[in-house]
Amino acid sequence: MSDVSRRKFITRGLAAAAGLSGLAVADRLAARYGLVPPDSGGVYGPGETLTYGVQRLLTRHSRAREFSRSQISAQPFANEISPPSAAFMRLQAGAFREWKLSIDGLVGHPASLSLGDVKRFPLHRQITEVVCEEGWSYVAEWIGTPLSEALNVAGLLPQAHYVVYSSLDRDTWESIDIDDAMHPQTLLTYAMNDSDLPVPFGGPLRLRVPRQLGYKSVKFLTHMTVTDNLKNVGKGLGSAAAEDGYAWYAGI
Ligand SMILES: Nc1nc2c(c(=O)[nH]1)N[C@H]1C(S)=C(S)[C@@H](COP(=O)(O)O)O[C@H]1N2
Ligand SMILES: [Mo]
Repeated sequence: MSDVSRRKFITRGLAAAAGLSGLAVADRLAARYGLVPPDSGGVYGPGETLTYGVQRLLTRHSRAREFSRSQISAQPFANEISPPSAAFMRLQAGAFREWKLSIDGLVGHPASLSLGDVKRFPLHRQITEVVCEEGWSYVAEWIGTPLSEALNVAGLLPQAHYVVYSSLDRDTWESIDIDDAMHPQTLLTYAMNDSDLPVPFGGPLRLRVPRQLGYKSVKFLTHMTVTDNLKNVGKGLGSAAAEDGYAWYAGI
């Protein structure tokens, strides 16, 4: 089967199973095609699996909405963050020259990238919305490089299925699947609205995942690990938000 007809086939199967025989069948079908989110066994049941499975099949190549320059929010709202740690303030005092993003796990060439290294990758700008699960949002221009550039240099191994990532002080951590990691809008961001990324917005480096809710866009990004599964990461639900009862897959 071609990729498209296979996709249609599985999507129809999932929808039919959900409609006719209940969500449990859809759940089994999704499992067969590797479409089960890591938090499906937790507070979320087959419904959550169906959302992720159908979204994945229908929207693998879709793009988050991009806005025009005139729609950029005059006063973007920075969510509260923990006070900067001693480690952060030391790096800040050195103008973040020693900031490092490590990429390890299922890659051929583990990397430790400085901001200078990240800035040497092709520059990409996009005007997208940050949407918090608490109900507010704002539009800003984000400037950086697609995460795929860095992952291609690190060289994903064939078993790579998820990218787990966290902040300097590990105040939060998240993971996305390889489709989202390689998506052209998933950006290693170091500037916003034409200035260096301000600290309250995650400077000096933040992952922007505009196809998902704000909590996937982790600020103060320092660590990325490529894995084949999430069972041994934290409680096995795939992210700090999922451990707090939110959905691991937070598509918008
Ligand atoms: N390191 C870190 N990243 C984070 C958070 C955080 O507390 N720490 N909050 C997340 C949440 S819940 C949201 S909604 C967005 C908010 O982004 P903003 O401050 O740019 O509005 O950042 C996300 N990234
Ligand atoms: Mo949020």
